[in-house]
Amino acid sequence: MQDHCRRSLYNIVLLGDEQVGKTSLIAQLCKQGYFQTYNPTIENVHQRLIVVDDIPCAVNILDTSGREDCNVLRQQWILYGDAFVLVYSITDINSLWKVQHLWREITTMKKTTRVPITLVGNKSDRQDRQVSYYYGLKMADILGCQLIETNSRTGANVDDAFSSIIRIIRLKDDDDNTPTTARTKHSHSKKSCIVQ
Ligand SMILES: Nc1nc2c(ncn2[C@@H]2O[C@H](COP(=O)(O)OP(=O)(O)O)[C@@H](O)[C@H]2O)c(=O)[nH]1
Ligand SMILES: [Mg+2]
Repeated sequence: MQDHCRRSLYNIVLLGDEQVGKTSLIAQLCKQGYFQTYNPTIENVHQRLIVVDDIPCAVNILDTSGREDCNVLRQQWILYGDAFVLVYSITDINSLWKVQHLWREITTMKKTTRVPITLVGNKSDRQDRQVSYYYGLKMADILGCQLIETNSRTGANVDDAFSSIIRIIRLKDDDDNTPTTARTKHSHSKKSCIVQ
């Protein structure tokens, strides 16, 4: 553990197609409940202190628009982000392709594939599934990241998705600050995620 080397504030950006549930995920994380009606987002920043594995972490969580005509804004969001939650809907295969495009855009702009990313397949409560869990896992494998299926209606796995991205950020920070010869694998057995 190298807390002294870690930054004190991280910018986490949620990206994904329109209506996949980005805003709903943040609303669940921030315990604001679930909204049935759709309200298009342009951008919105939520500042939160999240405690993961008993360690607090200050984050700016940026909610974005999935609209195709937001190209310039999207580039700014990517520059702003230290880490990304890429969201697709399990009911929409096209939203999975969109995530792959976004991954390419992020890694091209950041000039590295070592970007903290978590893949989130949302709307896991829906019966009209177009993307199987296995297919989602294959995409996660291609992108080199973890997959978490969430339900922002009930909040299932939502905390886990954000805990996951924070752990990945910490791992990268520790890795960046550790001499190559001394790098070890870290285990993450604790599950706690407290949002303030
Ligand atoms: N059934 C179900 N509906 C969801 C879920 N998450 C979001 N929705 C609905 O999908 C629509 C779009 O959600 P929103 O969070 O605004 O998507 P965004 O455009 O990605 O921010 C809204 O009507 C939500 O109520 C979910 O996990 N399950
Ligand atoms: Mg939204």
